[in-house]
Order: sequence, then structure tokens, then C-alpha cells
Amino acid sequence: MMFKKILIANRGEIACRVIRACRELGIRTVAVYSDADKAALHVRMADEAHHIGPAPSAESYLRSEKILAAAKASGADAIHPGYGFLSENAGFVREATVAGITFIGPPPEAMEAMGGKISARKIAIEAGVPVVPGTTAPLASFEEARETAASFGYPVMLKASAGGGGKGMRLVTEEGELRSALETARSEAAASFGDDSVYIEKAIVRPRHIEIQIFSDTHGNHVHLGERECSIQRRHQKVIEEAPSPINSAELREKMGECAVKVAKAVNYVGAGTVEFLVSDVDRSFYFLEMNTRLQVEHPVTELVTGIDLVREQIFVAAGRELSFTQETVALRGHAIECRVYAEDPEAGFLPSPDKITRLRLPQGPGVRDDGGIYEGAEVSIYYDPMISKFAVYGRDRTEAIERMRRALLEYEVDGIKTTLPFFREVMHDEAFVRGELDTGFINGFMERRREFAPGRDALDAAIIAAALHYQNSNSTAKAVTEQRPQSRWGMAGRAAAVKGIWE
Ligand code: MV4
Repeated sequence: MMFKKILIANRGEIACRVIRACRELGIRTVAVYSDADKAALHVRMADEAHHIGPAPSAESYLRSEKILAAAKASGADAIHPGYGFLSENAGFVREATVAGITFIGPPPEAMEAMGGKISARKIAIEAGVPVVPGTTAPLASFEEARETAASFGYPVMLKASAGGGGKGMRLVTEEGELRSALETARSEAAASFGDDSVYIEKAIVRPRHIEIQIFSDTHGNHVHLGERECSIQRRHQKVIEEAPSPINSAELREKMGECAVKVAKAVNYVGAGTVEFLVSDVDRSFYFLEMNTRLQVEHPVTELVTGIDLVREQIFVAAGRELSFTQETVALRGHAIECRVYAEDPEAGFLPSPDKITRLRLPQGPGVRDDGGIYEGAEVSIYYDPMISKFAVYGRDRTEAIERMRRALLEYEVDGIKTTLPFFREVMHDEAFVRGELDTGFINGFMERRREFAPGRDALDAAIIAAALHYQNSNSTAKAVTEQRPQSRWGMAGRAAAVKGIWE
């Protein structure tokens, strides 16, 4: 059995990514779109497209009845949810199943088991997987919080049971702060999730965020595909991801992989999933954090180092096939780095920069991959996540990958909107990044180093003029680089300096 037509219940780059996999398999594709997305790339790429309502996602991409109506009208036999929107909505999975349409993803029971943080912690503990020391029930009182915190010592972390994305999360460094922190966490949790239950954990100081990709089929096979290092985040949004993690040894990978598979087995998982861990930089002990029951944004880095097309595999698994690989045949090779390109201005505190893309030139050559959802002339909408593309490189080792990313980022040209590209050009030259010293405090540290070492206005002007003069008469490919409109003074000097080898 193979699907003839798949509806993609999403937009942007991930909708395009899924359409590509379907096309390779000869499966027809159905796009859905809101008023804001009439001219979007995913609509242009799909075989057919159905309008599902106004621009706000609450009135379009989040409306299960509209998506299901489009699926029925088009005769789709399966739905791929992408990530976000309805991808982790168990009710939607049940509605699709009742309508006789296959949901490409895990069973709703597995989603629900992992949906609540406390429930997920309990399952991990029962499966023999290490979790951060803490409570496995919501806190009943301040007294309970005080006693638990005292039993494993400060700092501690208060988290919303219904939580996610750092909302309702509070770091408490001493007992004096506990009472007010508990109140804030509760009211934030109530406001965000309509549920004020909060639990407590020992805080891991400046942890690494490392996650394991797992894959399961309907025949009881569960395999892990190694880790991704996702420590470089801003406001709980990942910004740069890589595979493998610069700190991971084969030994640690095997241990973490085994634990991830235990969690997957415990919930009878099916399809692609990710088990997140916090890893202590002190002794490399690791702790289960949560499981994401969907394909993740950063899946390309795993694809690059395993050679496995995760979306193709998702479709096969949903159609009932056995996994095309076993734990023994999965081999990790080389190193991949991904930068999430956002329509945001790094010079203005990463303020969204929605507008028309007037120029787009993508990097080419060895080892590059761009998963984009835009084109030259497209409008970036204010209504959705401002991520316009994911740019990834592959190298035989981390050094080659970094050098390739530096080179490719100089080729990447976007005009009309501000992007995070100039920021990435600088990070790729940051000493701590190059050494692989990554933790969840990386961006703050980077921004501090940047302020400290920022050249003055005169020095910048001199560097820009010198670089421009130097390349004006040269035939070097770098000429094109200096001709680009600088997106920031720093970015321009960064490019000039990188091209001149000042930072080498
Ligand atoms: C933690 C932690 C330290 N100790 N839990 C942030 C979002 C949520 N998924 C869990 N998070 C954290 N939980 C304990 N016990 C530190 C974080 C954290 C973090 C984790 C991953 C990536 C970036 C982060 C940034 C700040 C805090």
C-alpha cells in the first residue's frame, strides 16, 4: 500500500520540504493556504491548493475542520502535519482517522503520554531513563516547594506542568526568592496554559541541549539516529544546530541513544520523534527533558550525517512498511551545521523584518543545502514565524563544515528584508563556537564578546573602504561580496575581514 495523494497541513519551508519528498515518490500533493499565503512557495510547488481562511493561523492552519474538509475535497489519503500547528494535536489525529485519512505521525496515545511534562517524566523514570531530580506531581504548597528544594539544594527550576517554550519557567538561586518565584510561575502558567500547576527540579547550570532522533515503525522496531546539538538558542528558539554534538563521544551517544529508544518503546511510538536531554558540562551526566512527537525543524542535519531521508521514511512507516534501516546499519559520517535564517534584524534585538524579498541568491557548490520557503519577489508575512529558510552545510569533519559555512554564508544574498545572515557570519568566526564550547548561555556570551571587541566607527569605515579598494580591481570572487549592499556596518566589516583572512 502506498499513498496516492498527500495533503500537507502546513506552510513555509516545511511544506516545501514535504512536497519534495512526495514528488520523489510519485505521490500527488495538496497544499492548503490562508489569505496571506495565496502566492506562497508551497502553493506554487503543490499539484493543487485549497484555501482555508484568513491570515491568522487560529482561523486557518490551526482549524482542523477546514484542513479535513480540504483533504476530503481533494481525495487525499494521508495528511502530513509538518511541525507546529496541528502536528502534536491528538484530537486532530483521531478526527483524521475517523475520516479514513492516515495521519503521518505517531498514534494519539503516544502524543498524549508525552504532551504533559509530568506524565513524560514519570514514563521516563519507569523506563529506567535518568531525569533531573525533582517532583513527579504538581506542587501542593509553598512548604512542599521549600522542602523539596532544600533536599537537593539550589539553584532550582520551577516549571509549568503544561509547559513548553520556557513559559512558566523560573530559575531560583536561593530560598529567599522561592515564594515570589512560585507565585510568578503559577500566574504565568495559568495565563499561558489555563493550568497553574507547577513542579520543581534541580537546575542544571548552563546545560547543553542535546537531542536524539528516533524512528519507530508499526512492526515494533525502534532505532536511534544519533544526536543533534541544539544549545545555541535565543529565547528558547533554536538558532544553530549541528550533528554530531562537538562533545559527544561514541560511548555517550550509545548511552543516550539507548535511553531515547527506551522512551520510544515505553509509549509504543511510531514514526519520527525526538528525545531531548540536558547534558551537564561538568561531568557529562545527562537527563531526559521531554519528547517531541513530530518531525523537527532541525532534521536536515541528521539527514546529512546519516544519509537517511526522514520525510520519505515517515511516509513509508505511515504506509505500514518496516524501517529501511536497523540500529546496526545506521552509520554517522561527517559533520553538519544548520543556521536558521530568520527575517529578523540582529542589529535591532532580532526584531521581525517582514517585507518583500527583492533579491535572493542562494549559495551553491559542495556540501550545501538550503531548505527554503521563499523566492525572489515573495512577501514575508507578519502573521507567521519569521523563519524563511534553513541553511545547512556538510563537511567531513567539524572544521570543514565551519569553513564551508563561512564560505557559503558569503554567497548567501537576501535583500529587501533584514536577516540573521550577518549574525551567522560573525558566529562562524567566534572562538568559543570554533572550539565547540556551546551551552545555553552561548548567545548572551557571544553578544557580550561582540560588544567588547566591536571596532569603533572609524576603524569600521577604514576596514570597509580598504576592503572595497582592495577588491575593486581584483578578479577574485570576493569582489561580488563587497558589491553586496551591507546589511549592517558590522556585517560588512565582518565580510571584508573574513574575505581578507583577518580572523584566520
Ligand atoms: C532546565 C534547565 C536547567 N535545569 N531544567 C528551557 C526550555 C525547556 N524546554 C527546558 N529548559 C531548561 N530546563 C533544569 N532542571 C535549563 C533550561 C534552559 C534551556 C534548555 C535548553 C535550551 C536552552 C535553554 C535556555 C535556558 C534554560
